This record gives sequence, C-alpha cells and structure tokens, in this order.
Amino acid sequence: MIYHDILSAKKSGRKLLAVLLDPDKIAMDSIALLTEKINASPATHIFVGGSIVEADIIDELIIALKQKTTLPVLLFPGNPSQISKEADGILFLTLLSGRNPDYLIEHQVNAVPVLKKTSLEVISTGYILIESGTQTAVERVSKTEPLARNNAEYVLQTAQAGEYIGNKLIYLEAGSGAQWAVPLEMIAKVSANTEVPVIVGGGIRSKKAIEEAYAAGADLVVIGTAFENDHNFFNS
Ligand code: 1GP
Repeated sequence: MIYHDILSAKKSGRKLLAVLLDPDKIAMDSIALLTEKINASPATHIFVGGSIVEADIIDELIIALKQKTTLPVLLFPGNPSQISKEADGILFLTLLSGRNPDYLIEHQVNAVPVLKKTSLEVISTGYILIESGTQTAVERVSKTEPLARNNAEYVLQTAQAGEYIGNKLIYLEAGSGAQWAVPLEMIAKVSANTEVPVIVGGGIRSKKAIEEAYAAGADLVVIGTAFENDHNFFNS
C-alpha cells in the first residue's frame, strides 16, 4: 500500500522524493532514458499529471514507465479526464485553498464512476495553493486565489481543516514553475501542527532547496520543472 509506506516513512524520518512528469511536456521517445535517470536518482515516487493533459497520452506514458521502473506511479490529476487505470494510485485532491466548488467537490463526484472501474489506491489529499510570485497554471485553470505567503497561520488552519475533513495527506503547492517556493517557516508550522504527511512542491530547483524543505518538516518533496529542464538534475 502506497499510503501505508508514506506513513511509515514519516514515522521513521525517511524522507521521500517524487519526480513529477507532465505528459504534455514529455516526448514519448525519451521515456526509456528518462526512466533510467529516475531509477538512478533518489526518487521514491513518480507523479504523473498536469493542469491540462489528455487522458490517452497519460495511459501511454504510464505503460512505458512501468516497463522500466518499479517505483510507485501516482496520478496527480488536474481533472477527472486524467485518470488512468495503469497507475498504482491517485492523489484524490481537494483544492482547500480555493473557493471554487468544481475543485472542492464537483470533479471528485465525477471521478467516482471512473475510479470504481480501476484498482487505483485512492489517497485523500488536501491541496493548498500558496502565492508564489507568478500566476501558475493551477491558479489559472482552477480560477482560484492562492493563500498569502505571509499568513502561515491561515495556511495551518486550512491544513488542519483538511485533516478534520479526513485528508490523509496535505500538499503545500507553490505551483509548477513558481518563482518562490513555499516558505520554509510555513512548511515548519504546518508539519509541526498536523499529524498527516506533508508534501511540498513548486519552484524547488536545487538539492539545497530540497534539503531545506526536508529540514523544515516536508515528508515528501516534488520536483517537476528542475528535472524536466535537466535530466541530470539529480546526479549533477
Ligand atoms: C507542481 O509541485 C509540483 O505541481 C512541481 O513544481 O515544476 O516547479 O518543480 P515544479
């Protein structure tokens, strides 16, 4: 079970790393090489998704990945059309920072008939978008405002509401390609005051930044753009 493993990693202090692959930005003929790089990296998970991806490319990408890696593949969907039975699990996201009912419940309801036909492990995830200096795709597509960078207290309150609702993970997201990553003090505050594992992503572009996020309390860090731009990111 993927969630069980994430929880036991948290309990034992073992830090996790996900490489995010956006099927829109990946050439199919580069997947074999890309997967070799991921296998040789410290990555423990592969996330697949993006704000605006077509489902059939997702299937194709995951089938190709699965031929080359044993790492768990988790869907990180922008909407229900991005569900693929080929993955191992899905981050079942609720955009807690926003006030758009489509991303709070509509997409989730529509996803159920699709999910029931799969054996994906469904992991309830409170997704919190944090202001990051630029308008990111999540903000644009979801038509919601991110939470302020300088209001860690409200971000914590939002994460705690997510826990009460029953979210099994909290994802602090600056957005792909963010100018500023999630502030370290915010990661520290949320992770110190919630029980569930905390995922942090968006705008993390160096190994130092990964380590800082871990030191602040992130249990799992997501790297997208940095690896997309440089497939040697982890070995350089
Ligand atoms: C986005 O958190 C991820 O959802 C990764 O962001 O592309 O900036 O690494 P980057």
